[in-house]
Amino acid sequence: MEIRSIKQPIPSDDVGLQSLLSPEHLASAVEEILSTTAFIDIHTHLFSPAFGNLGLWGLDELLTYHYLEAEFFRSSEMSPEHYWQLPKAEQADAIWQALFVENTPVSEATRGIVAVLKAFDLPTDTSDLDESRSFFRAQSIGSHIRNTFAMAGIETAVMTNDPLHPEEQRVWMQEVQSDPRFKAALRLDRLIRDWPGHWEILAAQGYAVDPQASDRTLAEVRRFLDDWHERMSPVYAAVSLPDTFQFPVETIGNRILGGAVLPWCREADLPLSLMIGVRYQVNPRIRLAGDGVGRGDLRALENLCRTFPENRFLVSVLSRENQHELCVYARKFSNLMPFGCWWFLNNPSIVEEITRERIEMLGASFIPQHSDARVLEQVIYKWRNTRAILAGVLTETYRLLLRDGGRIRRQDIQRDVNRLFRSNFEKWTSSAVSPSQAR
Ligand code: HDL
Ligand code: ZN
Repeated sequence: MEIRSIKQPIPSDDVGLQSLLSPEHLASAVEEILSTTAFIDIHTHLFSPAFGNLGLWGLDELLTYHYLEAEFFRSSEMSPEHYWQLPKAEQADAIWQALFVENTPVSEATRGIVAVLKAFDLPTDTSDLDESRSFFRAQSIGSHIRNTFAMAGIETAVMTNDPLHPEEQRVWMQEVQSDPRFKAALRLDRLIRDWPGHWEILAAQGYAVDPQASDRTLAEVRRFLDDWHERMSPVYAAVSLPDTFQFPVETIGNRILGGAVLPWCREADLPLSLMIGVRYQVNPRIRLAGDGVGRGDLRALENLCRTFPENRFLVSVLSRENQHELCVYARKFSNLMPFGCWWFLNNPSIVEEITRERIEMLGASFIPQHSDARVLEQVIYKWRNTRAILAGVLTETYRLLLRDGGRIRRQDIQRDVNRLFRSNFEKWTSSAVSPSQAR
């Protein structure tokens, strides 16, 4: 499905906006509306140009994406230790040779590279990457972002911003020029998951904190969060949690989560994004590609939603086996917003299954997808794939509605697509709307 210019009005054809759609018109109406609606990408690792080299783009970054590195180590004799010694361009050459020349690029991540090259009219079946490298090098990042977002059909990307990442912290301390295409998200993994390893950084910055996370510390953590709220104006706070995450149990991380972060989120009127189910570094030899997945105990999520009814939770879980119970919990707690088919789930076969069960159990009251893009141009294939899957799922959903005697118009489909890919998030993150109004 080609992305047309996303501002283009829907053509008023013979069925028009108001008239009822018959079954044979459903597919074209759904595709048209998906391809002309600008989406909000609610979780990425992209950065606005103000962050310089923290923002990744271009061919060598695309090819050395950790999803492709994981696949490379399965299709090459090269050891990870040897690979890590190579310069980035040689790493990219090795990955291209192994996954695109010596093998057919049939995986989700390799097909994605082919789709990106095709989108920019670059050769997809060559052994020489020079032409593609020169093309990307010739781009200026501001217009390249504009073109890439338009091709992907996204209007806004939410970044992942770590206040304790030394390089990123330096940028924020120099007043970041705001870019309306990028929103900030305050990422708290280091604070919640590794307080022992990071409390001294806060102490060095003048926060009166201690390793035991005493009550005084909790108040100082909230002051730290206030300061970063002032700097970043985040649309939500976020934390990734292991499959073993439990709540409530007496841990330092849970003291900071329950005693500082959640009350602070309520005060700041910000949702907290919980991303649960990572088994960190199951194979450290392959670095960022070395994380795995584990089924979480979602009673921890149940306890959080029940114990903190005035907090809003944006939740993505990494295990396919947790998806159905996440839907059930979303039916129990309207302060829980499921989102995305995260990471190892972002594959067409699984995205379709997850999205269908969400619609069957939640209607349009969830956020189907985020890209999790780490490299700018990935949004092109990640959102093209999402639109293709949603086209099939929504068309079938409306077909079933007609079969059961319902009626559907283009404006109904537009309303549903807007809700799924824009207003569910806008309402969840807008301080103008209290949690009760967001239901
Ligand atoms: O913690 C996260 O936000 C994850 O998305 C990780 O960054 C992961 O490495 C990733 O890129 N998944 O797509
Ligand atoms: Zn991510």
